[in-house]
Amino acid sequence: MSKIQTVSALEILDSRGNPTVSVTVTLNNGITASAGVPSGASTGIKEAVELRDGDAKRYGGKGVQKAVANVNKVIAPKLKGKRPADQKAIDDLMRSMDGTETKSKLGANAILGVSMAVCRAAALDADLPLYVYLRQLHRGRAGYVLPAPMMNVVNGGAHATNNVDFQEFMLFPIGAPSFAEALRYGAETFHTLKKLLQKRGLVTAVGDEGGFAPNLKTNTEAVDVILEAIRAAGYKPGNDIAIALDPAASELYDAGEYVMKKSDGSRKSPADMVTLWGEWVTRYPIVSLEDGMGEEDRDGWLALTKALGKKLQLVGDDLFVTNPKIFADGIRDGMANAILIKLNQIGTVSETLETVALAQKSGYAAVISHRSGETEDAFIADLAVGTGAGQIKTGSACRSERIAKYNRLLAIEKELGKRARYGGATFKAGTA
Ligand code: 2PG
Ligand code: MG
Repeated sequence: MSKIQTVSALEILDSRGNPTVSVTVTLNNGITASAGVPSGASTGIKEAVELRDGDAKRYGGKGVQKAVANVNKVIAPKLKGKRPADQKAIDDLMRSMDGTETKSKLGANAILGVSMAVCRAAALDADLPLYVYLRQLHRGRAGYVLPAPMMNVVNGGAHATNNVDFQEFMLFPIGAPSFAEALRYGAETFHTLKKLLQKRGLVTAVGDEGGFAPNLKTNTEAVDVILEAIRAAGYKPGNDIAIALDPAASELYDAGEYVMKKSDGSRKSPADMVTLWGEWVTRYPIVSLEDGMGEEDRDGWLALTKALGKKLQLVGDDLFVTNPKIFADGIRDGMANAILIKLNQIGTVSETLETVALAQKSGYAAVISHRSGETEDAFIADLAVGTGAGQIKTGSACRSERIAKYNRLLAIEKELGKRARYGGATFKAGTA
């Protein structure tokens, strides 16, 4: 029987040039597998804790040598001899070794790196592609669903240094016949958008997730120019390519109001925000809105869900932080109708799968997501197919840390052949 022989961590860099954790697991039969941990910028308050050294002399305090040491010296000895197939038991063991709700003692970055590397080693050991193995762990539904990609082509908020308040403006090619075609629709529109911006004399440098980050006159101009690009690329807005937004409103929330910090500094009440989203949805082919309200504004979230939840996918990111307990409370209270899934918000593969399962049995959609700081690890591509989530958010059509996930999905779709269905075909905006 295969057993874990060694677990070792390394401090590597993420796509923003900040340190993060990489973990390699070796089994007694020679199988070896590695995983890289992502890192967010617009993080939710209740996320699992990313352990950073705080030593200003190294990487401005962002080093992860403590997390690396926790893997090498604390976790590794306890995992030696364990069966890699016992994912839940291994994750539970690390949770109890840590002993905190937020994994702040060992660090969620340390724990997640091990959890992902163990999972990958177990898949290799079972001689299964990672998505097939994850599907077994998830006790997956019938069939394989390739996710519809949300491609973030205009970046603002905390992901760029422009004057756009809202964080993510995404192409969502739900009308494409397959994942490969969806990616082509998105990439062609991305290149067309670049030309349009150039023609207007706007900057075409990209933000953290590979979307353009121009200075614009208003926040709506971002949607207007994207729609123009969709049309110019030969696609029909709404039918071929819809729009998904993540304004990351928690970042704007201040003393009960929403402040348009990067543009004109104006303030909006929660009721104004609900009205604003209602107007945008009427005016534009927006089908999905993530974090339309701030995580601390629970009344605002309820009002938004009541006003728009029937016709719009409302995704809770900072609101639920992939945490099954926090999510269960939100479901009970009737907040949102979908959840964003980020492995490092909760810190283990098993808890991530538990949260996806909770969404699926509660009638909530699940969108598998990257972080703004990423590595070349494409684990989330397999996770999206393995869970049958049907949607993935993993950046624009450039920057290799984003493209790695898309390329992995292309390979999975090819491998599955006729067994692959495309998630865009069954996408439903809202609960009505
Ligand atoms: C988000 C994410 C990913 P970050 O808000 O959804 O796009 O950003 O990783 O910075 O939290
Ligand atoms: Mg978000």
